[in-house]
Amino acid sequence: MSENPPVTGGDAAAPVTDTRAEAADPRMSIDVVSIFPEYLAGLQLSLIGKAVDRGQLGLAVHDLRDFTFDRHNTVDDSPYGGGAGMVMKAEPWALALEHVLAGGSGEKPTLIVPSPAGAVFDQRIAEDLASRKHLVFACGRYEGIDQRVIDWAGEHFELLPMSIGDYVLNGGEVASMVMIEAVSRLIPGIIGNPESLTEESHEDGLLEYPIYTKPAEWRGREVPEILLSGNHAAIARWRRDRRLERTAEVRPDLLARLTDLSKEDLAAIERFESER
Ligand code: 6GU
Repeated sequence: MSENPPVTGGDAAAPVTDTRAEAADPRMSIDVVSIFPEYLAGLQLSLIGKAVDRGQLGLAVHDLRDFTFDRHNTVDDSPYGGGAGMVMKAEPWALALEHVLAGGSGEKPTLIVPSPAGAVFDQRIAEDLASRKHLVFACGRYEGIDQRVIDWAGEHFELLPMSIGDYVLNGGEVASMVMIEAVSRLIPGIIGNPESLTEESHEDGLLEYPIYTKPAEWRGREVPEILLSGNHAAIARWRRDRRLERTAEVRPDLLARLTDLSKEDLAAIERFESER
């Protein structure tokens, strides 16, 4: 049994610092280091929180300030060489990461450092990360972390600087939550219905088809007739065509990357393009 506070429902404002799930053998353990551990409270909700409850996922959030020893719990200082903003000091990070290493299995964990200067995170990377045993997220703030502790960490972790897109955030917390959600839902047994993983946007490089539920007519708008026909082959073709059409319209860059389109697919794309 876990001795941790409940991670679903209840008091959403409760701090989540060091709520390591004492699972017998979670499929994956995730550690997050941040100066705002409360940011990560959202991870206790929904599917991820339930997976932690069930012991399928280990999740521990560590407060970087717990690894400082001065009166003000200082984590930052001004940059050598001048310039705007503050830099996160090396030593608190080293102590926090050593703490995480001490709680690990001895195998090299993967250290993800969220940064707009990282490689761009995508579904392929999410799938790669989902197969790993131990992920650590180092959430920097301010202008970033002293490079020496990043270089040091490269000797103890597999180091992955990761961006979640071409825009700037104030810190790595939200980016880490994005990556943790994208990765953890790919771990077998964590998402309710594994089939719902296969037909979604980005799994096979195409966007999703439009979906409908009852009533069949709503405010004068009807559900496409074919979906009521019971003709499963025709429905599958219609859905495939809608995925191709949407992708061609919204994300032609994705379509250009696909190499395994069928003759029917190519014909459908040509049709959409001539209609436009
Ligand atoms: Cl991962 N971190 C920060 N701070 N900003 C970002 C980002 C990450 N990805 C895009 N912008």
